Amino acid sequence: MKSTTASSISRYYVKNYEELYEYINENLKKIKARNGELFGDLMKRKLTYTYQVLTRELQQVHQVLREICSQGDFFKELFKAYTGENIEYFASGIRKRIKQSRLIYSEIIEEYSRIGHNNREAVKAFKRGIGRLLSIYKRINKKIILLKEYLKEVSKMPDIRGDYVVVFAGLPQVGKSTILSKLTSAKPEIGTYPFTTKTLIAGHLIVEPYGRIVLLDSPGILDSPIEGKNIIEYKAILAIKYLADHVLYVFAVYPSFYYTLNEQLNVYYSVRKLVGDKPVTLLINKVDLVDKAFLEETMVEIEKHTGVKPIPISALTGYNLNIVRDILIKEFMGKNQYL
Ligand SMILES: Nc1nc2c(ncn2[C@@H]2O[C@H](COP(=O)(O)OP(=O)(O)OP(=O)(O)O)[C@@H](O)[C@H]2O)c(=O)[nH]1
Ligand SMILES: [Mg+2]
Repeated sequence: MKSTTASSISRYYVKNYEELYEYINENLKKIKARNGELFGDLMKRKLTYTYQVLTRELQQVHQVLREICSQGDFFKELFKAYTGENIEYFASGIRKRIKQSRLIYSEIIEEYSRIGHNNREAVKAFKRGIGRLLSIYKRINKKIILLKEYLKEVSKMPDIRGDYVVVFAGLPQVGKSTILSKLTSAKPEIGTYPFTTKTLIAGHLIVEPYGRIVLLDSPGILDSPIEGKNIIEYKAILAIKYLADHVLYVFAVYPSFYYTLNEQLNVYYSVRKLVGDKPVTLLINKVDLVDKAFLEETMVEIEKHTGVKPIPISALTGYNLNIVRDILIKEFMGKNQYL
């Protein structure tokens, strides 16, 4: 069984600079002089505490990055889309900062051995040390904020556990979510405006006793250059590229629809490039809105451009949805011939 678990990434919590600063500040106040403790030693303990909390936080960030990498290319690429940074590069930067904080800490501790009983110097060294240590985290705060946004986004994503992953693709509003809701027990949001679906939504088809097909609803993709893609569309693109075993490409062609057939064909070509040699099934949805002649014409046109015969369906009335279900089951069984 394949398993891509968003929850093992989003269970981590990382602090931004302000949160870390607050946390350290609050706890430093609680560190009081012990009986007979020299002032310099108290300052040293406070500095040690700061160093420990800082490195623990940096290690936590590093741990999150490792977890993201272990969950595969989908999450790695999504990280890049959110932060603009290669994750391995980011992780190596964090390792450098862990080393750097160790150096700073040992330098200041050495200074204390020279200071002796001079309280003013002890305070100065403490302030200098804490400033230098915290500035390590302050310098990466922008990236940490982006990492936090990313973690929030991942927390909205489903865990993908199944034997065969089918991803819905198409322009906004073609009816992807409605089809998912009819084929599975998933309850995706269905709306009358583009980008009703903003993230991945999973539904399941259980093929007893062989396994489980995961159907992933994804946001719509517009006919626009890849460089101009918004992050919502980008999630669909990455799901098609990295998660799909099979793509259901959905068209909707009727006179009052926002998007032309041409735009939908252009998006189909880019989806086709993304999936490599994995199967793509073409569906024309909402055929309840058109007459037979118009549908016939559209089907011929689509087949002429794609070389594939589309299946006319209506998610609204359920027309031909049994055929779609049977195709997915057949492909799944074919791919799992050892079963
Ligand atoms: N007449 C008709 N309307 C449909 C059919 N399937 C979906 N719709 C309607 O089309 C609109 C869009 O449906 P969604 O399922 O939200 O479309 P989507 O592709 O998921 O849209 P995004 O999430 O924006 O990408 C809704 O108003 C649906 O009720 C159909 O077979 N026939
Ligand atoms: Mg949708």
